[in-house]
Amino acid sequence: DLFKFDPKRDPELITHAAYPCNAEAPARALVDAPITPTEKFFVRNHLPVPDIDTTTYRLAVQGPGIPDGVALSLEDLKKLPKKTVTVTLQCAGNRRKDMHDVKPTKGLQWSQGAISTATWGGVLLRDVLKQAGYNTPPSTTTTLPDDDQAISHVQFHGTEGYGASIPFHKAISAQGDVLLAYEMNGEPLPADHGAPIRVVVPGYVAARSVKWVDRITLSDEESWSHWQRKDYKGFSPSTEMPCEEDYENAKSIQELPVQSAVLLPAKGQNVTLTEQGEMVCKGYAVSGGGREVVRVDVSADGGRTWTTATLKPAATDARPGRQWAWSHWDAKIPVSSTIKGKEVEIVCKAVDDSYNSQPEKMEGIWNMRGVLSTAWHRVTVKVAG
Ligand code: MTE
Ligand code: MO
Repeated sequence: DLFKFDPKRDPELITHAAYPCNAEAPARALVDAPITPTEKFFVRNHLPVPDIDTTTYRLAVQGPGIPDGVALSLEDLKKLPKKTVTVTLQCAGNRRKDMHDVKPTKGLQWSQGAISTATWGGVLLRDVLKQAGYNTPPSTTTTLPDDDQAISHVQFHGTEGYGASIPFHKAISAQGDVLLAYEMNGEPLPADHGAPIRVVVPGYVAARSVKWVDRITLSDEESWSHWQRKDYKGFSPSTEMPCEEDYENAKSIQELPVQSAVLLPAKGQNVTLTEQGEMVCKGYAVSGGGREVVRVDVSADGGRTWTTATLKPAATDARPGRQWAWSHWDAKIPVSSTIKGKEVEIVCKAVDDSYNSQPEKMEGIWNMRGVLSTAWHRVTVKVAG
C-alpha cells in the first residue's frame, strides 16, 4: 500500500481525488477565519505522503558558495532563530472549475477552496544558507546578492520526489520571509503539510512551497522537476495543447496575480435579505508578491452596479510590501425589494496596491491547464420571496 503513511483527514474537506489526496477547504471553514484551522487547510499532494524518521532526518544544502555541502538535522535547524509568518498558500489551480465551466480544462476541478492561511513557525531560509556557509550579504548592502553569476535559483527537493525552485533573490532577501517551517498554527507541522520541514514561500504560488523538503540546491538553473518545467505555466488561450517547446518558452508561475472569491452566500443558496433590504456577502481577496489588496468591489446585479466591501484588518505581522496573507471582506449590498423571489448574480473583484485588478471574463485568460483562474467570481443565488 503506497498510501499507508497518508494520515486520517477531516471529513469536511472536499475531496477531488483520494490517492494522492487532493482536497479543498470547505467555504464555511474559510468564512470569517483569517487563519484556517489546520485540519481544514486544503491538501494538494502529487504523490503518497512519505514516512520520515525525524531522528535520522537530514536536510542537505549544497551548491556554489557552499563548497562541501552540509547535512542539517532537525536539532541543527531548531537552533537557528525562530520566526513566525502568517502566509496564505494558494494553488495555481484554485477556481479552475470556474474556468472549466467556460471551456473545458485538464486538472482537478477546484472551486474557490484551494487556498488557506496559516501562521508558520520555523527558520528563515537565508539563515539556513548562512549557517551552511553561504555568505549572505547583510540586508543593508548595496551589492545585489543575486549578482552572483553562479546562482540564480534555489531548488527544493521533497522526500517523495516532488521538486520546485524559486529565484535566488527571493530566497536571500531579508524582506522575502522564505521560511523552512516546522510548525503550523503553533503545533508541530502535520504529515499532510510536509512534516518535519516544509518550505513556505510567501507571495508565491503554493507549488513552490515544497513539503517534506530534504535537499536544497543553489544553482544557475531552475529545478529540473516536472512540476517546475512541464507544469505550472500559463499559455495563450489559443494554445489548446502546449507542446514541449511551449513549455520551454513559457515562464514559470511564481508570484500570483490578484484574486478574490465570494464564500457566502454559496452558489444556488436561497438568500434572505436583511431587514434594511440588503444582501450580505463575505469572501476573501489576495494578491501575489506581498502586494496589498486595497479594494474589493461587490455587485448583486451581475456587475452593473458595485458596492465597496469592508476589508478586515490585515494579519498583524503584515508589513509594507510584505502582505503575505489574504484579506477577508464583507459587504451589505442595498438591493431593490423587486428582486425577491428572483435569481441574482453576485460578483466580486479585487484591486491590489499596484492597481492590478481581475479580468472580467475567463475567455481571455483561458488556458488548457486551468491555472491562474482569476476572472470576476460570479455566484448565482435565489432571493427568498
Ligand atoms: N511539496 C511536495 N513535496 N509534494 C507535493 O505534492 N504540492 C505543491 C506544494 N508542495 C506538493 C508540495 C502544491 S501544487 C501545492 S498547491 C501545495 O504544496 C499545497 O500545500 P498543502 O497541501 O499544505 O495545502
Ligand atoms: Mo498547487
